[in-house]
Amino acid sequence: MFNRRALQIAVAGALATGTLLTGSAGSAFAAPPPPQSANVRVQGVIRTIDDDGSSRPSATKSFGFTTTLRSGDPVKVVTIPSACAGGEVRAELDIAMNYFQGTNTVTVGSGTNTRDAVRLFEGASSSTTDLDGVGPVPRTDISLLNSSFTRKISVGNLEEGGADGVSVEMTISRVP
Ligand SMILES: [Ca+2]
Ligand SMILES: [Ca+2]
Repeated sequence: MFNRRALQIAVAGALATGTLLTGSAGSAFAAPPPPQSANVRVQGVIRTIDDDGSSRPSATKSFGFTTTLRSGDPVKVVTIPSACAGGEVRAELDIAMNYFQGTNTVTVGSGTNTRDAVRLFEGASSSTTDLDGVGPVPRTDISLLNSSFTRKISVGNLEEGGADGVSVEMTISRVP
């Protein structure tokens, strides 16, 4: 005779002790080891704005790439230059990525590399190297395949004030 109550207790006990999947049948259902590599897709846009005059010129740069991180060489940093706004304001975006095979996790942004940042330059030309603002890329951890996160980052002219600025919006995805 089927004993529903006894089955419920057995299942609850197994769940509580973690033996449901790792007991005698564990070998048959053992999870495969984490993959040796992970593919990451990043798509986004960088907007720069110059605070000069009433026109407040702006510039937009779209970008996108897919890269493979390998367990033997797990760190990559991709630098994306912005377009120049008003002949004075440009930016650089460092996208730092790291694959932790042990936990099958891709980490993007802070925590992966000290270079990761959004840098704002404002000066007399579109090639100015006058660094006026730096902001971090927030950390994103991705373990699940086909999952995505969208991040928004803004940095202003921290050195000189005003309304010069850069804003980044990007979607980070783990892809097959
Ligand atoms: Ca300006
Ligand atoms: Ca400046």
